[in-house]
Amino acid sequence: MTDTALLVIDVQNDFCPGGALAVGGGDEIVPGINAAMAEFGAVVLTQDWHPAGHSSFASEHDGKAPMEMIRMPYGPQVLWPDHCVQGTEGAAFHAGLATDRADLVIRKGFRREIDSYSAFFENDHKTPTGLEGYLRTRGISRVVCVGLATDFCVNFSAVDAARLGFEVEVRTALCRGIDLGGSLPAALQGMKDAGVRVV
Ligand code: VGL
Ligand code: ZN
Repeated sequence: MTDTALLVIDVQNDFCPGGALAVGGGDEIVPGINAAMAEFGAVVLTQDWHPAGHSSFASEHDGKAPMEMIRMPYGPQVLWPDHCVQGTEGAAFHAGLATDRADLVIRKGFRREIDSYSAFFENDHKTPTGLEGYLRTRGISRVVCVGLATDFCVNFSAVDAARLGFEVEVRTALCRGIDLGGSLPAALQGMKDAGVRVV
């Protein structure tokens, strides 16, 4: 499928068991993702890549704990434990992920003052990462999303891809979620409403 890209979202140590923001079973999807890579004309990996002291870290906000919400100039923001700090082992890809197969690694969340869940836009929903241009100039019109976490970065990436006019599928067997206060069922519904094929 030369017109289809596999978009592998944030399969990094900090989102796997033992990591700073561990997603239950996050490491279980690695072999299946590696096997799926052969089906696609392009493989793109995303990497959550925060500077130390990132504004999405609860540790930067007096009196706030991880998983609390705050208002940022660009909208509501969940506060997270410190995670995926640039250059750390937590930010590295899971050692089992077949990273050699990737055509592109796109890093996101590298600006201190704004978070970036989506592979396409930062959390202001306006600042592009450049991925749209990359895919279009390679003639890609379909995107299959897998990875971590289903209800945050996979969700935002899939919905943005659909809004940009790509045909989008999310393979839930190759994703794992965080599920904060019902965020997982809400994300699955939101993706379907945006026209994403959730399988
Ligand atoms: C993610 C929370 C914070 C994700 C990244 O990859 O889903 N979630 N940063
Ligand atoms: Zn992050």
